[in-house]
Amino acid sequence: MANVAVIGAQWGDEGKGKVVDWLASRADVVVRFQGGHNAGHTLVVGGQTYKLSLLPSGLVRGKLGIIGNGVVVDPNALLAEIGRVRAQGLTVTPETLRIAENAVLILPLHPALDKAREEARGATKIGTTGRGIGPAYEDKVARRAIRVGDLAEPATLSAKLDELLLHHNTLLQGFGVATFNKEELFDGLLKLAPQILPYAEPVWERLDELRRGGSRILFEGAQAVMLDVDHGTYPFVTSSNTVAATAASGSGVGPGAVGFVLGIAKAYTTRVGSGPFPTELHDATGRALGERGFEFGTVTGRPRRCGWFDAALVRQAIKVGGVQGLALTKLDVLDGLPELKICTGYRINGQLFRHLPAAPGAQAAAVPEYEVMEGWSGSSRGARSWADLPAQAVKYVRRIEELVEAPVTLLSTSPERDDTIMVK
Ligand code: 2SA
Ligand code: MG
Repeated sequence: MANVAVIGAQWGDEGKGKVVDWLASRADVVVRFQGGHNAGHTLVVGGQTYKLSLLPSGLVRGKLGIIGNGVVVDPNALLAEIGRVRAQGLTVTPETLRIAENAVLILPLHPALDKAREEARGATKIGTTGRGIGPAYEDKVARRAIRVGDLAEPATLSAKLDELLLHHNTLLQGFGVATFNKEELFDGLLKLAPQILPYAEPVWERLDELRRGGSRILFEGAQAVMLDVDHGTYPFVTSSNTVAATAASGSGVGPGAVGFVLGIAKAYTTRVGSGPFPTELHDATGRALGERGFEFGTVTGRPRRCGWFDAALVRQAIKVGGVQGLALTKLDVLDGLPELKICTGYRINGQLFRHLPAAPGAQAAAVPEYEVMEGWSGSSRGARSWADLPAQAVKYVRRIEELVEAPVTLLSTSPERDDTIMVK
């Protein structure tokens, strides 16, 4: 296996955790390159369920895990997560986990601002995870963020905190919420330093060495292309680039190192948080998908909105994300539905579109154009070969391939890792 990057091709929760876990057994190192603990990757291994947010999924398989510079790291959340997975029997040490010294830290003031802004937006809120992801990336781009390696330099921390607080306390005051005290933040960071610094290093250098030594690298994306800050349904997006190209810039390797790009899509569509969702179902079918697919956010427990498979959306995600093959998940959730609809484009103010235009008004007005397919009465759950699938389910997958203009290279038929069909 060459290097592989795994990215979501819808709005997240496509089942990346399971696919990454499946691929991790064939890799030597697993790298997170964007996002933070807003991600929620669920892995079912040997009857145990692991819910990871910030840790690379490969740790569950004893693989080296790397948190790249493109990730925003909440040190408290990281230590808490390490504690949780250790309690489940996993080994996490500076030998198995490395963190980029130039990754940005999420401080307590970031979730405070995230939540204050969401509250102020009221009905127009983004529906963020409230983890401070957006504010942390803003500070990074504004060149005032505190980074992992800064923990080794108290004088740097002190100066940066002054600058950060000048911005943040002004903002927090404006929103009418509690401000932060420098000494408390400073003491907190000094206490965290000896717990975080043993993991810190220039991960680009390690990745370079690993590559030259022939190691296989798996880049684990979080969120999804339609939540990409450039290519997604802006402003209802996350604050990082989620496309495969970020695997390079977010970990310090060249674009040639990224390898095969595998996109993950659910056999239907879900979205958590606000924003346009043309194929959303507000009826019994939508509720049935949510119940059968157990569609609740891993991080926040929020129920996910559900709807039909949107081939126009996934096609767009495949093109801008650089996806070369698609892993289709949760096909079994569609078992028994009498008919299925696939969106092939949108009618917007009378005009037909094959893609979702960028302007929010057009996105909100998009009415899906559907193609209707017969469902199947048999079960696809747990199928481990193409021949185990109901004929109509095969047709559904083949039609999706045609519409999204990419091959389905992997099919997942239950949360268990082994219930996976390698198509090509
Ligand atoms: P944020 O917190 O600034 O990144 O939120 C901005 C938007 O991005 C969405 N978002 C997500 N959507 C799906 N899954 C995500 N991770 C968790 C999971 C979500 C959860 O895997 O289940 O537990 O609720 C994720 N992270 C961010 C978010 O809903 C906003 O629309
Ligand atoms: Mg998730």
